Amino acid sequence: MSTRRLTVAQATIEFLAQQYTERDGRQQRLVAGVFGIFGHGNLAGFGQALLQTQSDLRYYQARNEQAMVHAAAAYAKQANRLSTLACTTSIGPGATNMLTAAAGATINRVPVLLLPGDIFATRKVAPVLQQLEAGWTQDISVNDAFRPVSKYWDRINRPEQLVTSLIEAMRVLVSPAETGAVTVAVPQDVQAEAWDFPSELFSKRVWRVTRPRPDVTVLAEAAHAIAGAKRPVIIAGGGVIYSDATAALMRFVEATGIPVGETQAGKGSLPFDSPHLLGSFGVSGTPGANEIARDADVVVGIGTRYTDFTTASKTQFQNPEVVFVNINITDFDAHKHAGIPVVGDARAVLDELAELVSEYRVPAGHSARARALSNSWRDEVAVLVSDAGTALPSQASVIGVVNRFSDARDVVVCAAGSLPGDLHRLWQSRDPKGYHMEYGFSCMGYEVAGGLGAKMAAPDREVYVFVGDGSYAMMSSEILTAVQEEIKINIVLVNNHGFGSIAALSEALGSQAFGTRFKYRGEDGQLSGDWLPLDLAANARSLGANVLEPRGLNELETALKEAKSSDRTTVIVVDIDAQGRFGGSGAWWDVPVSEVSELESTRTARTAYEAARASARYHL
Ligand SMILES: Cc1ncc(C[n+]2csc(CCOP(=O)(O)OP(=O)(O)O)c2C)c(N)n1
Ligand SMILES: [Mg+2]
Repeated sequence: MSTRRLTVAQATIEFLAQQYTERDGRQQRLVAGVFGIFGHGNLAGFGQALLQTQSDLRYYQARNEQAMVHAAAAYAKQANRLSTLACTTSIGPGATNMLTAAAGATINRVPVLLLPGDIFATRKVAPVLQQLEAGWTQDISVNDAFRPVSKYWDRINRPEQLVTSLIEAMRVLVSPAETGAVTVAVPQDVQAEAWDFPSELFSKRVWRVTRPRPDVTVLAEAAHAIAGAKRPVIIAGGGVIYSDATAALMRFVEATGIPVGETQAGKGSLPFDSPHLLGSFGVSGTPGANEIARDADVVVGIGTRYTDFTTASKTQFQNPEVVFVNINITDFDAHKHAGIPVVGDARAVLDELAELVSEYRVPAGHSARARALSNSWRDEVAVLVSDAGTALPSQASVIGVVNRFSDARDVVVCAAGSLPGDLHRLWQSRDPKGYHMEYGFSCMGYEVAGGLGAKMAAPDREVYVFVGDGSYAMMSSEILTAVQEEIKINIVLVNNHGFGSIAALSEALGSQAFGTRFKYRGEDGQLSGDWLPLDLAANARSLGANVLEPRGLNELETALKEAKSSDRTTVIVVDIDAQGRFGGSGAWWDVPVSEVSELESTRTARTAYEAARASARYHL
């Protein structure tokens, strides 16, 4: 057997440079680069390996390990999970900093490859700097905390273990059904250890991402359910977009007339002006889509996880006879709500299903009702995004200006706060890859880092990051990375002086917006004093960004023009009217209210809570 003598880290990097995915005849690098922050736990291992193989796999320096994993996840999301980035860290805090974003990747079902350094396999010099010691075992490190948030987890204690581990890691990474965070922890001594690796390990390897077809019996059952439907609805989830099934979905709904609502991950499945698009589903959805869902008799969920936002905490579907047809690549999701489990690739299933229901057309009354509801929502959007003439613009009107200014293929990136709900309702998508929302974990801090990752995956598209002041204050560090790499993103920083979404939720639930505004401590001992002197523009400027501070919507448009024509990352800071919110999705979200309380506001909220909760269903 021919072998190559390499360190474990060198072998890993050389191996990764040779991995490709292929779907529909197109090949791309599976791992397009490596983010990293070096410390004693990886500089001499992975650092040295990256130094000597720079031409094969580019290294990107990051500011924060969590942020770099968000960027990698965003890269993978934008690339429809066919390509991602690896992330290397030191041991201890460098490694655990990745945990939050690892959970985010796994929850959102997007691939990221994590290579945390680990404590010495030899144990001789323990405890090393940053080592967690346990009295009951030596077979543990902080990296064990990655187990519950990883779809594959391994620790390489001997060089030869790397060979089989890497292959399994790739298998999970590329699997649409299994993917998520893949963690291969490598002890700092093992990283630098040499072994005679089989040369074969370093040949080009192409991982086929297939389009599994459904079981014929189950498919026939699904077709039968649809053929008898009087008030059907389709939920388009993220799987429609990842599977590149948007054209197949369009053909399917044009043939059948079934109206479609989109989840956050599925938004963009149909263009906003499609006559078949109802709007958005669920808590952050549009009233018409939720009304149609409420009495639907057949719900065809495509590539959806049925989160509480989509199901309105299990109150969304009130037809006692409702049947679910679940088209999903993941067995686990396909079985939710006791649905007919059509396990397979969304595109392959839709094409086959279309043939079986070719005679079917939704009743005219249902179509007419759906169309009337979506038209009335479109009219309402026009009002919501218009300039209300208030001293400070509403968030909705800011969204409207950016939406009108942006081109069809541009990408809007967002994750947490009140922006995702407003964008879900108001943003008019014109391209399946134009709406990039991380709403599985809704992790504050994803926005800027995610914008960087999305732009790295789609350099030919303009990227607009929407971020609230709270999220920005939590993690804006990767602006510096964008500046360093000359990767240009546009950041619209919407300032309402605090955690506005939580303030609104808190008020609705009788907790009086407690602890949500960015204020000094006042004389009453609460956070009721003056506003904090947070200078977001100065902060962004300090990271090397071009910063613009428009006053009002006209200046915002001028700022967007300047940002677009610039080749530098630009942060546009917009103060908005914190009270200028709108609501009314008609869907309920289960957030429990205290059962007993000394506060009248809480007691009132509890009464409303109990009434709403009564309509939550099991779908068994
Ligand atoms: C990491 C993280 N911590 C806490 C939360 C809970 N949370 C959701 S939105 C939010 C406030 C976000 O504030 P900001 O970015 O200013 O947006 P706004 O709510 O004002 O629109 C918080 C604390 C979260 N989603 N992620
Ligand atoms: Mg805010």
